[in-house]
Amino acid sequence: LEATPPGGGRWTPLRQAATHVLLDNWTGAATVPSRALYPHQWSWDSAFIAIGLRHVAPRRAQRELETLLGAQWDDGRIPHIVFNPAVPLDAYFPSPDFWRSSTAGRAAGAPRAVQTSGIVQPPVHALAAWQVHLADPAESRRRGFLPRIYPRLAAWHRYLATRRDLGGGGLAAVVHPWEPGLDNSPYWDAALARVEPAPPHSFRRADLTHGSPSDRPTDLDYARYVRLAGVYRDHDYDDARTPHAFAVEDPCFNALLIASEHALAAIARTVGADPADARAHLRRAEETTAALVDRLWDPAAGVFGARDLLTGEPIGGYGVSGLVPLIVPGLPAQVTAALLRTAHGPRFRLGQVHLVPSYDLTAEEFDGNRYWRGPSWFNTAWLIHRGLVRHGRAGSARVLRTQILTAADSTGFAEYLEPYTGQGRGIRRFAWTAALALDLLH
Ligand code: 9WN
Repeated sequence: LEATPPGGGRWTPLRQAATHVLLDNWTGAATVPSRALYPHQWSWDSAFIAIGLRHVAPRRAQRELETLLGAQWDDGRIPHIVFNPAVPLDAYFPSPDFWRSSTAGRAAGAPRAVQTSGIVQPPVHALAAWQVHLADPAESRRRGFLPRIYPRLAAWHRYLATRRDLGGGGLAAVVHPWEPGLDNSPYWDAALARVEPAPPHSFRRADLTHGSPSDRPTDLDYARYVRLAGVYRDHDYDDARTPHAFAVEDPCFNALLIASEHALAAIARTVGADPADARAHLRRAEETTAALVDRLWDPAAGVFGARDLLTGEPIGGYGVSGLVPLIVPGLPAQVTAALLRTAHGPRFRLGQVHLVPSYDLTAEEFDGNRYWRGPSWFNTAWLIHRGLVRHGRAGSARVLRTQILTAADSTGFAEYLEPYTGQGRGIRRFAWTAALALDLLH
């Protein structure tokens, strides 16, 4: 670990504490989000973790992504969980015996050697891989990091652009509320209400052993999550054949796809791929950006919404997901200006409450304690911070950065915060909170 961190000594204890969280959560090949609540490898968590880890252990950050990509399916999907066989089955629900990836996922090319889930999470991986490379290009070259992972990342994006373009409009769809990573966001309430819940006694939640029921999704939410995942599994995770009862386009998921497509163009250039490949990634990024604005921008609301592909209707409301496109290069200037106004306005009150609430502070559905229905999370705040920097909002970016670091410190790396009080919610020593704090310290 470096002796003299840039930025002075004020944050040195935080830097050390964050590093320790990552060391403690390392299992030998990857990092768990939390030893207690999430004792396996999660897809988008690993990308955020690698972004922090690269500053203190660049080789380990490379391995984090390599381990995840080692569980990629032949159809290109990166599963949202890679299970650790050493962890007892009842430690997390749904466990490998629910997903049955190596049998139900066989036709889609699930790996045989590891057990995984069958759904995906937001594509932060190429973005993370590029950042990890930049942290130590010599080590990256020595290990052949980018040439090894480039084809896998390209296959992942191809999967999203083809099999997941369920709406046919050039965006990737998500087919389960766990896929956008903002599980119980009010965005999904109406779409989810149409899903028949699984019988209450057909499954047993493990999360309530570690989390307070008032901070977590409800039993009814879980019954619907179980139904959706079970139907997908029973159709062999085949995107064409599954009668999806839930299919939506999410702005955060697609904004991350665009940012990652730009990163993939940089990776393609660096590995010396055919120059046409880099151009194709950039073209795809531009096309996806156009589709994002065309399909999800709500000019009257001044925020991106989602789209329900079963009804064909836009999903309105103000979720933090709708602000994340601030990270996308090349958005029309009036869209960016409106997004910045919305972020600083009464619904998110950037700079006046702690971090960025996950949902509209003025909405009836807002609940400052319950998971993605209001609490502020560190990964979305980190993304908004990136957007503010991109758009030259140095003052707001500085305030948000200080809030993120202060809250990571005062809560012991909480999973999320009540936005008005800044009190920690969920579990502590949460890996991406530590990783993204570390990133902001560099
Ligand atoms: C289901 C691991 C994951 C995050 C998600 C977060 C939560 C899982 C759960 O934890 O979801 O994937 O069990 O609730 O919502 O964003 O990746 O940290």
